[in-house]
Amino acid sequence: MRTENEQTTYLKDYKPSAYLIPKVELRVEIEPKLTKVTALLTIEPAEGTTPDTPLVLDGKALELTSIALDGAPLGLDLFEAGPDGLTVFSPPSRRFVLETEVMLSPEDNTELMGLYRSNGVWCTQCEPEGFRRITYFLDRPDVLSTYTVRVSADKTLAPVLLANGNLVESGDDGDKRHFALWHDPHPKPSYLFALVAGDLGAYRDAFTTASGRHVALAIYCEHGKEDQCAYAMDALKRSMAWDEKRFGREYDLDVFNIVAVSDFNFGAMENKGLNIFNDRYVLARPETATDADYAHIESIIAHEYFHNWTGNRITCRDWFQLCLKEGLTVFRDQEFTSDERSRAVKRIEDVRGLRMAQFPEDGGPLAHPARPAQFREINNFYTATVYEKGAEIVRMLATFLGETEFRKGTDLYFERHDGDATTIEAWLKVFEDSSGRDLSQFGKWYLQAGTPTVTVEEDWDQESQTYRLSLSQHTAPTPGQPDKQAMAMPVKFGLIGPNGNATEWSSVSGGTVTNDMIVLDKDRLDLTFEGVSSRPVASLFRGFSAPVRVVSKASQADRLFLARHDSDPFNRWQALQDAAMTLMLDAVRNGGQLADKEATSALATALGDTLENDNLDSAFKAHAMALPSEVNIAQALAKDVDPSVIHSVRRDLLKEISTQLSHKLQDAYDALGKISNPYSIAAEATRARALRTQCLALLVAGGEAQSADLARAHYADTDNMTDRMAALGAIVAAWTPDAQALLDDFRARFGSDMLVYDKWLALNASAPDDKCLERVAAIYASPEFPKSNPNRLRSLVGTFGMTNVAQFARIDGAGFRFVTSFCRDVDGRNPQVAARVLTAFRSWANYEPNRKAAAKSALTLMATAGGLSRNVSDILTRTLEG
Ligand code: B3K
Ligand code: ZN
Repeated sequence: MRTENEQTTYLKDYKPSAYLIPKVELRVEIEPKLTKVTALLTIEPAEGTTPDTPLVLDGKALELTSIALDGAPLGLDLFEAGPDGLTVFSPPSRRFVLETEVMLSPEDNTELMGLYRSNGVWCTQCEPEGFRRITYFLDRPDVLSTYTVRVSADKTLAPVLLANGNLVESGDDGDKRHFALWHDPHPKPSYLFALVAGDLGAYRDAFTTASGRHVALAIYCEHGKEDQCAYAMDALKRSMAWDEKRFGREYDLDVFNIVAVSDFNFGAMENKGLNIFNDRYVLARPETATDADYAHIESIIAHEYFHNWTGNRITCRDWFQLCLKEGLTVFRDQEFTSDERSRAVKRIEDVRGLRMAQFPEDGGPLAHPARPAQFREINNFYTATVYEKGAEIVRMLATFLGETEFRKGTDLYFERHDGDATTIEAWLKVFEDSSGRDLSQFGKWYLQAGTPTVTVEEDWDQESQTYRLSLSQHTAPTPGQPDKQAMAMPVKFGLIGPNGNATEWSSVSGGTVTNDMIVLDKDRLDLTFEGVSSRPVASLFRGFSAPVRVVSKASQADRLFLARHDSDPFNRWQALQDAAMTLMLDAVRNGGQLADKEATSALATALGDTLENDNLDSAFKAHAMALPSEVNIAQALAKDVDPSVIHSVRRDLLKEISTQLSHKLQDAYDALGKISNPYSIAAEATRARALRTQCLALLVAGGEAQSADLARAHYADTDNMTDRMAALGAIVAAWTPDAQALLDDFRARFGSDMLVYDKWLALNASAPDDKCLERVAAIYASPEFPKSNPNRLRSLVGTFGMTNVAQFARIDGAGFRFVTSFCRDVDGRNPQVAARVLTAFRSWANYEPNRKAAAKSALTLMATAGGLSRNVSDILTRTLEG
């Protein structure tokens, strides 16, 4: 039986609000202990609301201190107020003003939702349901209001006072206090409200939009770190220019502010005109941030900025539509990075990310559609499926339509829905109208959970010069969805002849096929290509044109042929991944032995050739030289997973490759040194560092003492974090004899820099040694560990549970028990972080029987103990029910 705590909300029950709040005036008087919030809400009944319909406002942990309607105190018999809501029984059936006053204590807020204090700075997080912790409100995304906000605080404690929109007025408020009055002219849902008050430094710049609007830009951060905001600012200006060019979208206020805070539950938040960021996605300097950190900063700055149109001006009708803004905005930030950096490399990185996070989610008990139909706790739906699969769906739409038609569709979307809170159906309708196509079958991607498997069968007949290609799709059942229907997907493809060039065909029958794309829209498609004069090697799903798992009987030889000759760089990378995966899966099934020496050597040769190919970009080569991860292998096995066998097989293959290629790796390492040094974030140097450090990692994986020496020197003799982390990462991954000493050295070097401390925590948690768990547990238990900071918690235990498969899933179950007791402990302070870390169990049912039993017992113990937040109990119940 479910408790009330676990009540489910259904999409089918959606009803528009009975009341609207066109105008909000807030007065926020910030005091160190108690903050007073006065709200003047201009409320009116929605069209069709019958008189005397009660007005039910949301609240969470609030304490009402006064209430008035149209200026007159409201009689006690006319309303009911509690911590979790306020009902006015019979409000006027015309426009009226409701005034409420509540008291908050932000210092005690460890959940980091609503108004809280981070490192002395008052800040807010409202998405999805945090505004109700600030004042009583219709806290739902389809209630849009214009906000005027007056913030006041002590001048010394909070010289900086910010809110959404434009600054209207500021000045003295008496008694050492001051105030700022902000007005946001754009109607917005409450989840986009933000306020910041604190003693912060600023890094400033400006941007002029295409139509001549002058926008003052500022990034606020801890004093002394202003210079670390330069890269984020540069990324912001490039994002603003890119959105004008690629999507025709201009910025619409006179200011755009970003604030970096150190306690934040996720990456960042797109509040209108006042983005609030986790400081790890803002601050960077070469000594403490890696090239990967710079890339993350660039894409998250872009992502939040792009939300101004996709999310803010056009928002979601309800939280089931979350991927309307998230999937689309991820797609937009991916495109930005592709245009700014390398398209092929970005695609590989995104697909790696998808397979690390979304595929395991989609293949386990937490699987849900990109547009879910029900939830118990909406915070648990900010998932890889909503974000990353959501972006893949938009990408498929763009692939089907082509660039011009897709842009026509987005133009119409912005024109038709500006100012709306809308739905996935409305989004699809726009493209149906602009392109004249029927997207009903395609639309199922939003509604069906699970990763489709596409099985490929092929046959070439020399005599008739016919090539037959069959593609069939199947999606396994997921929770609540036993039966799946075929979905329409674009299969970008090419046929490659023996000389390595594209091969021609005279005609094709059996389906819709263009020059470079097959439309797979049924369970099974049988295509016949005529006039194919030699046996072709098919390159399918070029650019990963659909988020599916492909199963084919392609030979290792054909895979390595594609790795050498495919004109599509993504599929060259994919072919090497497939070849390596096949070897490792065979070995795992073979009791852990890499049996086929010849095949192993052929793979190593192909990797060596890739490394030496002067026509390929170094960042691409770095990815090509990397093997599928342990998570990927576990996912491919799907059942009877023994993570320790997976770990040792992968380690053995790395060793073989390293041994065979040691000279080539050393040569490349030496040659690249000249391009990657001295440190610069310029593209060429960044790419060279990526490949050089990958060569180093492979060398170290070979297990020779001289490679460990090389890594130690690389670690010590550098001025930048990219090289230092890469060397230490290689040492830790191979757990060389001095790994522990170097970890200690790293910790001592960067004493109080918390973002570097996070890197150290993650390294500790990712190590393959048998003492890993004990070390992680000791760090967590040590008094110096900041137990309430989400970044610290995720770096340590998130990394351990999500990526260190072999140590998390230790045979004795100690890894499982550590993570469940960690989640119970954190749940008392921050349920969102606890629930997120608990998703480490998403693939527990795939383990071999002993580990499966151990995982189940840890989870069951947690469930029986009870006392869990709704966030954690939702994840736990679904994980166990699966
Ligand atoms: N929209 C926010 C995420 C809010 C998460 C709430 N649990 C950041 C983003 O996706 O841009
Ligand atoms: Zn987003």
